[in-house]
Amino acid sequence: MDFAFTDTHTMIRETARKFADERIAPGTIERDEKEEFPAAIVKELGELGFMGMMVPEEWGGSGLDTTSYVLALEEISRVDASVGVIMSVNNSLVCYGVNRDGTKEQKEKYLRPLAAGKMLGAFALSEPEAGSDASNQHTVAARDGEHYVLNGTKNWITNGSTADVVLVMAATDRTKGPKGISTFIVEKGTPGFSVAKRERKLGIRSSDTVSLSFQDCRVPAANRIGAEGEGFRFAMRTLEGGRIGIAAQALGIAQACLDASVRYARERKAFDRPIAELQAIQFKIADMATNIGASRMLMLKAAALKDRGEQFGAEAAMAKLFASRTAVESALEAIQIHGGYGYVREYLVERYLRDAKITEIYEGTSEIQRIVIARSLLK
Ligand code: COS
Repeated sequence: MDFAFTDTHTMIRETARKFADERIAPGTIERDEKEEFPAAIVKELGELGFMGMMVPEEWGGSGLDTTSYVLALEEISRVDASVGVIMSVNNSLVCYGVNRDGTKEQKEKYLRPLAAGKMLGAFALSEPEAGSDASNQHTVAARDGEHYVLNGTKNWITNGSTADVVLVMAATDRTKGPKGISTFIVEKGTPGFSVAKRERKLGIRSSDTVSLSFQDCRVPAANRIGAEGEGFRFAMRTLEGGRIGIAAQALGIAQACLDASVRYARERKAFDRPIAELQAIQFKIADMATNIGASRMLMLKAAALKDRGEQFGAEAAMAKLFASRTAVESALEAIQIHGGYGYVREYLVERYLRDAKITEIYEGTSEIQRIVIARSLLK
């Protein structure tokens, strides 16, 4: 597999790196402490073309490939994983799903502004009793003439209170299990649709995570994506792409841990010499770099398969599984290298640990990734 980057890939990565260092980095600590949504940054990401990177230009996107997307997302997440997840949900889950399966009218009305960063999207699959067991949907959508009436609750929805539109999975026929679920585009402000609870989180604290409530919420039938009963498949196929994005987010965090560790090891002196000269520190840095390299290869392989139109679900799961573990382990080691300084807020590495943990949970836990990988081998 050829991992040589094109001039476009290099340019996108450089643009993302510069934007992350110059525009995102200055406020990260404060936004994390205040749990403040980075609205101005998200607007600028839209202007840069980073909110609909893989959407064709005819629909207002940047028309780039998945490799460009993950290179940009890694750079953004290296500096602020909260911004990374906001960008990843809009690109991987919302724009990708609507572009793949939406009607021309849905694309005109929703995809065009979503891809241009003029609207923000969210993806609502999880529920109080449907996390890993995603087909156990209790939110129902009952057909009523030219509308569906939605009732239920969605949990842990990234971008949930800031989004202009939410892709909502709901049961149109609960007796059919995964075959009885459909997807709807629900606009903010639709009567009966409200934000139920704002979560206070361990990490990615400046991203917006909420519960959503639907009470007799009438949604036009024209806002259903795909056929009735296709919603579970829609969600699973969309999450396959999303998992490459979460691998990129995890990789960005891991890379930040490595960069901080190398910097600190060169500066910090103990026993009359930089700790970089101690083998105990060198081994940690070597292991971190090796795992990061392997994560990057897995991520780029999954992205390349997706761009070639081949099956990529198992590879996306492997990339997410490995990169998320690498992010958590790298953050733990970065803290250890920093010693007491690693444990306090002034140094960034404690945030890397708090941000890293979620990558082993959302868009499918590590256990779910193992199920997906094993099934692909044992079918
Ligand atoms: N692409 C297309 N179709 C898929 C698919 C995919 N990736 N995964 C499943 N399907 C289809 C299956 O083919 C099956 O249809 P058929 O019976 O016609 O073959 C149907 O969907 C049901 O699939 P399955 O029987 O595998 O469903 P399960 O309930 O066993 O669930 C897991 C499978 C556990 C893998 C799934 O529920 C899952 O991924 N859970 C995690 C969800 C998640 O990531 N949540 C995070 C929320 S977003 S932050």
